[in-house]
Amino acid sequence: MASSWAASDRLGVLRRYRDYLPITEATPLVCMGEGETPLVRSQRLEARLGCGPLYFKLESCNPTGSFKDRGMVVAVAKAIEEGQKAVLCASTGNTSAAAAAYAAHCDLRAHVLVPKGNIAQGKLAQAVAHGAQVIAVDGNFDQALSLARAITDKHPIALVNSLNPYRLEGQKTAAFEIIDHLGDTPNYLFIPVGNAGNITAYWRGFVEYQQRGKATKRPRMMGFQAEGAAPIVLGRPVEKPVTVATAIRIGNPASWKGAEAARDASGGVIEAVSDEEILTAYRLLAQEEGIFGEPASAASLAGLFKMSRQGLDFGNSTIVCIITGSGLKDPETAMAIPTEVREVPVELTAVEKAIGVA
Ligand code: AN7
Repeated sequence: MASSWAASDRLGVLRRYRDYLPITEATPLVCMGEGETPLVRSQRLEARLGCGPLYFKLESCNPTGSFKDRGMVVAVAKAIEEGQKAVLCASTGNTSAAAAAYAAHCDLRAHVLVPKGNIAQGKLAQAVAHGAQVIAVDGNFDQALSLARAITDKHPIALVNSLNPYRLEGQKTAAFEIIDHLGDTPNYLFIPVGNAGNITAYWRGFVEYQQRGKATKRPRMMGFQAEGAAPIVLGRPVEKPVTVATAIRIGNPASWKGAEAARDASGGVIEAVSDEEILTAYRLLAQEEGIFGEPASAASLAGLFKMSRQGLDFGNSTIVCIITGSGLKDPETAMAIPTEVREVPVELTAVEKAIGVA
């Protein structure tokens, strides 16, 4: 039975980390090549920061362009195992893209609730292209999530938000990969925080791998929210969250407690970075490292710059920044970078002049 799912040349999250996941004989080993994402060494920012080895984990290289695929593959496989025919989520965009793609791959129906007007174009395009039913809720993500819970409590549709425990189980595998790649745990993990599921999942992964003897230590968890959407930093929900990083425009995170537990048990922090700091990091990442992450992803690097400015010494520390999603998802933010597109006639000399080699 599993053979029809085993066509990929890659192991995927379910087969690669089978012993660490809630998989049974009846779980279909769905795989679209998720996981095994690159861990790329910094070329220039490491020297600028004066820190130890700095790595970027490119979760943007997952099949739908974000880390959400790791958890979605588990949630969808379990939904199939349980006989479900449809999945539903509320999303700032990446969860809906992953749900739409994996549902299409597995012949399930997908319904996605997105905050009207506040989802990046590329993510909406993914949900549409994969044939999901897109419902634009005239409210924010937190309100859409409440509706998603109410609907799935009432009807036989699988909720595939991170309230679904299988999502975080899948997402924790990224921590395993970091340890597998580096040979041990880094000293610091920098990560953006929205609904707070990912930081919770990474912490679980680091703890589990150490318990199984795969690592000697645990990292400090450094989580970053956007200043206008920083409920965990403020200690209270934010009713009207605002930030350029629409992926983390979340005012009442579902995994709030998990994030605080990860922070406290690891000796880490959860802090805020401004939109300006996020956009500066976004450009530096793209222009000094060649890595195109979406704005929310850049919150991790913005956080590293901020902590460094505040005097934290990262001199001998191994640091990993998670690039959670691809910059291609949000072309509008990229095109707002001031640049001059020169228009020229079809003439050699005109192009030479434009390049400055005339
Ligand atoms: C690129 O898709 O919440 O703290 O609905 O898309 O685990 O929520 C996305 C979140 C970081 C924050 N970076 O992760 C959704 C959604 C990117 C994201 C986060 C998201 P969590």
